[in-house]
Amino acid sequence: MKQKLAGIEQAAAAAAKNVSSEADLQQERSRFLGRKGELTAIMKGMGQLTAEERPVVGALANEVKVRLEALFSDRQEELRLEGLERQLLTEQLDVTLPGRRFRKGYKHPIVKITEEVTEIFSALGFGVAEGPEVEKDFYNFEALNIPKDHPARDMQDTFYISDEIVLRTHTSPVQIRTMLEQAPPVRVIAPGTVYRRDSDLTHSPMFHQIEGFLVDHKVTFGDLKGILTTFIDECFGKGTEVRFRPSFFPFTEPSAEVDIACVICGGSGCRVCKQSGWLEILGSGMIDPEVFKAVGYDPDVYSGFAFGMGLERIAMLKYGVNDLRLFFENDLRFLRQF
Ligand code: 2U9
Repeated sequence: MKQKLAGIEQAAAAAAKNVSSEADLQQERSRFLGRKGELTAIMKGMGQLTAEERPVVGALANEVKVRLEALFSDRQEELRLEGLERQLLTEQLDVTLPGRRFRKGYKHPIVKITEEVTEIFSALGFGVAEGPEVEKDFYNFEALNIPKDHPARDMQDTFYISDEIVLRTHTSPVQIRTMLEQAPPVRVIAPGTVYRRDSDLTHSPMFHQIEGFLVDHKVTFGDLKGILTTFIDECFGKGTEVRFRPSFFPFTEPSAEVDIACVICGGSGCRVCKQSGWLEILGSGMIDPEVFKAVGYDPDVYSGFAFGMGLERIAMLKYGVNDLRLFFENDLRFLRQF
């Protein structure tokens, strides 16, 4: 029995030495020490021994078991370290390689142009006001000298929610609300989303505007020209040629549309400016006394000017975008360019 135990110990030591992986070692371990292992078999068979033999063989078998367990666990640690060594050699990591690029978000061009235009007017002393997009007829039309029978109220142009409620067709109601809340002097711009029943290559039913106005004692058309020329210098570059062209709006009198020399051809005439050399970018005028009366400002004491621009148009001209629909499609190839 002694010899048998010595044989098992030798065989186990040799097997542990010969294996080259932890999995193989595990298999060898159970061949000797597992539930059906060779050493376990001897221990289970001790019942057949005589009373004298039993404690001697039992003690011996236990010693062998302890030694074999130590042997297998040492060998396992050895194999683990060898494996780690191999892994370190084969899986070399170049920590100097550039990492994966983190994709940033980009501002939508309409957000960008809104911020740029707002910044310019802020520097000129204008505050920023906002108001609801679902608006009362009074603020959107009536107070702006656009009575019930005015053509601008045509169902063709306006989204009506009910007889008295509309989707605002311009941001002017924000300025009416401002005037009703504040006494002059006031100097405010109103950026925002507006809605008109218009949809083709150059019109979207939802678009963006910035309007602005200034009211004080003795405000003149010269002040209007000064502020808008400064805005154009800042937005399109110093020295951009400007032209004020007489026009008509129900809420301003006199009124003027403002053109700049074509940003594409510089004024010589091209497809974009329809050979005129000029691009219309703004509407403006002196606030009509009827508007002052509607908000309770005395037209004999105060005067003021107002202006409005479509932001999609300004963004197209400034960033060189040739298709209005690009602003609303959210194609990342387009948006990533801003
Ligand atoms: C108040 C009084 C007057 C705002 C003005 C325009 C001229 C104008 C258009 C430009 C292109 C709208 O987006 S667009 O279609 N706007 O031409 N807007 S004067 O006049 C006001 C506003 C508020 C109380």
